[in-house]
Amino acid sequence: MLPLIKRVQTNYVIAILTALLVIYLVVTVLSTTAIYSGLAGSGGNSRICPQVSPDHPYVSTNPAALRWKEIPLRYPVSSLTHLPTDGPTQLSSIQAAPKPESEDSKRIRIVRRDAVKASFQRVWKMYRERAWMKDELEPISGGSNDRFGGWGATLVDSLDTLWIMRLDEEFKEAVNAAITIEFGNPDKIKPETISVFETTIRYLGGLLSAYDLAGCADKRLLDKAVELGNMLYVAFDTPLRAPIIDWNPHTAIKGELQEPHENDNNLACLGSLTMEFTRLSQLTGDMRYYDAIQRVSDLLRDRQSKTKLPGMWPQFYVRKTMDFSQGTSFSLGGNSDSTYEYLLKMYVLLGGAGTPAKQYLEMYQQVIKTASEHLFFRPRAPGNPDILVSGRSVTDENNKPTLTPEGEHLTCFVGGMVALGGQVLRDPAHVEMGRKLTEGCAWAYQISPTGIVSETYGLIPCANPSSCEWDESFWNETQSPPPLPKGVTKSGDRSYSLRPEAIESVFYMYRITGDPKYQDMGWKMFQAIDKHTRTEYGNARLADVYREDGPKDNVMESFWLAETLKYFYLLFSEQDLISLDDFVFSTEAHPFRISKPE
Ligand code: DMJ
Repeated sequence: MLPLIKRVQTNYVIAILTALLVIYLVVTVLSTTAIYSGLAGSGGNSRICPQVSPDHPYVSTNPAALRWKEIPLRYPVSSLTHLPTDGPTQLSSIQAAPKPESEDSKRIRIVRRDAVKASFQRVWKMYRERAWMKDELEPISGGSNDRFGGWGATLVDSLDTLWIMRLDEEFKEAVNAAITIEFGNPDKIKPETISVFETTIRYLGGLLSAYDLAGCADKRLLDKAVELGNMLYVAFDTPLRAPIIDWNPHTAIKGELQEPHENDNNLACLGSLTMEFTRLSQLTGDMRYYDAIQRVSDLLRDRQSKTKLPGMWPQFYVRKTMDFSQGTSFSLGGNSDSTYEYLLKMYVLLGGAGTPAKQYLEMYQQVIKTASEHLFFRPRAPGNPDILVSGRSVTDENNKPTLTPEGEHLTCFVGGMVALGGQVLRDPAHVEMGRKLTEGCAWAYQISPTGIVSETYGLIPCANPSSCEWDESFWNETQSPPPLPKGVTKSGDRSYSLRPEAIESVFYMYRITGDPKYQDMGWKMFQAIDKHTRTEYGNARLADVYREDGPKDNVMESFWLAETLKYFYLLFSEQDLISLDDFVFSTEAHPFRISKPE
């Protein structure tokens, strides 16, 4: 009898163990499938995101996240602003309905897409071999550097591109590496100070979008984002709750008084933390992050009409008092760009919900009204193309604005933004304005000897945009000889840093209109960039785009993989891969999922 009982018991134990093993395997396979199922359709549909709310926030089990959270604040807030509780609205649709594609067009599109992917894979292999977990791979020497905190900026910034390109094994490996980064450990931070702006857009954005795209399946990514969010939150611990951008985490973690220096006054860095911090609150239910950025946005709103060019903020402000009424230079480019970009995108990210979403949309509308009056201009150019460029406006002692007719690569995102705004606002005139701005940058690419535009360049504005004839003899008499292309008066900064803004706008125009001419436009850009920037170990910044044989610099910014190649890849992909109706891109091209009505 006993041996029989023993046998039954043993069988029973084996059966339980087998069942447990099967359950474990099923769960593992399912979650791996959920994480690595690829992006058929609009991406990451098998979502298992935790249901969170301010009353039931996501609880991170990561002790490093707590370390920064426990630092006593000198300027704590008395109550937290919450994300709007009104449900998201049905936003108007952004993308054009897909058109039927001939076999021939499909073949060409796929050849182009695969060329972009091959370019990414080549560089990724080099990064993996020579600069793994370093901030940047140096494309000429094959070395590496740590210019962004030393946490592996290229690795984290590229996570979602790996996902989008369906490089599943590489994605898995990169995630496993990313979750070992110690944001919570100040001893591991290489430089004395870090840029809160760059850390937010490259690292926090990278972690959040990887988590979002993978259907919220890998909680380790969210834990890492919380750890970083808790660290960055401490940078807001100032009297007016405006973040310090050039921030010293070593001082902060000791609880010492944090004081920004006078030059910590760049508009782009101040207003461009909104999307990442909002997404972190949406995903965790912890309102501290959203509260932090909403206070900054309210401050900007209150000052928007009290500047020397009402409707816009100057590129630099007085840091101590957060005074925006003194600055005289206004631009949508460097030192300002993403603060403007995020106004419209915040409306979209919030699903158009409640007063805050409306606030962002109104701020955006005022900006565009001012910019179209004072910054956008039609340049005089051979062939009289019907294009626009976003310049700079400088006010004099009587507050009279004057246009500086200067193009800038960093303003090339404006075409895409304005076209997106046209769809959101259901205003075809804005889509047309976006087209002209996008094609203004594409034109500047086309006329350059390398097929790439420089960081800045001078142009001749048309006095009357509706009649603007190119005058060849006037040009020959007045302008400097080649190599500057016809229409370009000064070269300014002649470099190209592998930036994405021009292809970004081309991508938006393609998704919004469905017009294949934008794919052809993008393909020309890709070929030019690939040809001129390719080096043995990666792709390098060009020092002079107006010389075919110009020198290269030993720099490859992480946004080459995170943004530029991602937009190229998406331009030649199926239109429902990261649809603009489901996702909104951060300034570093990290897609965040848009809240939709139930
Ligand atoms: C990126 O880091 C971001 O797009 C930022 O907003 C502007 N500069 C670079 C790309 O040019």
